[in-house]
Amino acid sequence: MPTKLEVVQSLIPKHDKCREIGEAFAPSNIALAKYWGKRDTELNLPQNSSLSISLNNKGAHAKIFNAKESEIIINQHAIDLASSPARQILNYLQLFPAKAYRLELEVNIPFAAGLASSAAVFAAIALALNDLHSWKLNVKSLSILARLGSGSAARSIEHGFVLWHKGQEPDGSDSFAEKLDIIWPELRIGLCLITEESKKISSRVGMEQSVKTSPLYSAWPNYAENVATQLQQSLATKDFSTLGSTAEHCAQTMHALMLSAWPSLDYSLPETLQLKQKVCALREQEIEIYFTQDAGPNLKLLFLAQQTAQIQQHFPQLLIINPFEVNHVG
Ligand code: 2P0
Repeated sequence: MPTKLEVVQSLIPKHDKCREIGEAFAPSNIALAKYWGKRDTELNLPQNSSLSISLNNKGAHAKIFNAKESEIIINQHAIDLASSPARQILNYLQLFPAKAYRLELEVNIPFAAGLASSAAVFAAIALALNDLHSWKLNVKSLSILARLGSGSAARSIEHGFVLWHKGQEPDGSDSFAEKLDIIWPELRIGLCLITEESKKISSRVGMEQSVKTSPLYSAWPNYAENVATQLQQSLATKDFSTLGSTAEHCAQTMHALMLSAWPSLDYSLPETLQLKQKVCALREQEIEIYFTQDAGPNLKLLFLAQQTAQIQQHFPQLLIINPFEVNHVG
């Protein structure tokens, strides 16, 4: 089993032309078919394939420089290098050629609140390093590099619908994400922010706990793989009802796994359940809306453009994203 460093060295050119600054933007992504559980914790190799939608211009912009000493600045604040997000970033940066880097991140989505900011951050870092060192890596290699920082970052190299193939190889060379050739201009994602607080148990720890202790875990990999296949069919036929209900069921099943871990992992707050009940009640009134939830209490809503006015009435604070709107990002 290779180490992260060996994988990085196999992907990047031996000699590079280092520029003064590397710069890139990467979008956050929301999984419709969820990634929950690893077959390899060193390389972030998943137990199942997952499928996501990227959040257009919501994500992370990274600027990276060669430096004498490491520095990480997030939204204009230098962060304590001993803090947990900094250590995760530093562990990642030390896989790359420079002795130290100065990293400046602008993140326009709440950090560590289960809104997929770490996916955007590690994808933006991988893209910015590629720019700094002029490696000219292809999307597959960039997705693999991003995965080494955080699993879901593999899906944040691209915009639109993205499928992360779980792969089978022990070195993860076939575990990368690629963009699906599908555009759905009417699709809307609503971000329902209940709290901006960081989650108490990281996804990394939560996944490990679920794999090791949940009596339900053995059913998950096949179930989630089937969800990823079903979602691709719903996307091909633009069947929103099947897409939304399948994605919602996948999120609920993932939370059942989390709850069945020992000790039990409950990422929800009372408001999370209230909002889920509100979504179900709206469906009974013929408003077609579905939810999904990640490793945090916030909900993401799925609906189509023609329902926007009605949905805004019911969720006045909702941040609505059109994943396919042409924006100038970066
Ligand atoms: C996902 N999540 O598919 C799932 C659903 C959270 C719930 O990927 O340990 O931060 O860095 O690989 O990618 C969050 O996990 O975990 C995640 P690591 P990551 O979006």
